[in-house]
Amino acid sequence: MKKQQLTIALSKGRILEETLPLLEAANIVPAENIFKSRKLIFDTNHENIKLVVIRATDVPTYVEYGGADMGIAGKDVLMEHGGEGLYEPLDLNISRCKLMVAGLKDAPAVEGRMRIATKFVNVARQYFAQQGKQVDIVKLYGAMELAPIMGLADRIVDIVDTGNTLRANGLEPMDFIADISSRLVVGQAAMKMKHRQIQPILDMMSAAVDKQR
Ligand code: PRT
Ligand code: MG
Repeated sequence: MKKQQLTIALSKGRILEETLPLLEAANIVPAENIFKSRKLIFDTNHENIKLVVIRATDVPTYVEYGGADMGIAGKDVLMEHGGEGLYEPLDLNISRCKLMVAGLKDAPAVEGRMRIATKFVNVARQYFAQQGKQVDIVKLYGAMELAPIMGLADRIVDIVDTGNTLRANGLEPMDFIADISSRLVVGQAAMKMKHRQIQPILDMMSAAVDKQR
């Protein structure tokens, strides 16, 4: 039986470097150097497997709608997307960080409605709703740390790793929202239709993740 085409969507940016060794452990190797190319689609050592390299936030969308069969994305991005149409069978344990609420160092508690700047508007809305707090959310696309400094927001919801970026801008982490790492996702349709091809890839990547622990 001829093998079906399989497309894997990879997040460009910081996750990509840690992704390639895990793919290689599953014997999936791009046919050329992804970092030195401006291509978006890459052939691999398997004639039926292709890689697409796209914005991290677009990965779940591609996989949800079947534009790709599988993908790799940060849990932050998956939480914000909501996960519709996706299975999340494997924690790759890479690109670890935390989603946090942060604000200006020693900022007083806010009376009444807080204004929150973030690119994670859905995550933030849900988090503060769970806390029973009324907030207004302002969507930003980057440099969230600037918002409290400029008086645009009382707090931000952002990714924190070492905390250096917050500190360098006079901010501090305040509340923990979630531990983040990158996950392998599979489209629900692909999992049904291409299970025989996908399962061995999952198994090999899972073994590679265990070895790295
Ligand atoms: O650039 P684009 O808008 O396409 O996407 P992006 O900037 O989100 O992509 P990228 O490549 O920067 O990050 C992709 C993913 O990496 C995120 O979705 C997370 O899952 C994961 N990740 C892990 C991080 C970090 N660590 C991280 N430290 N993403 C971002 N940061 C940034 C953070 O936003 C903040 O500006 O680093 C800064 C904080 O780092 P510390 O060490 O100073 O605390
Ligand atoms: Mg970036």
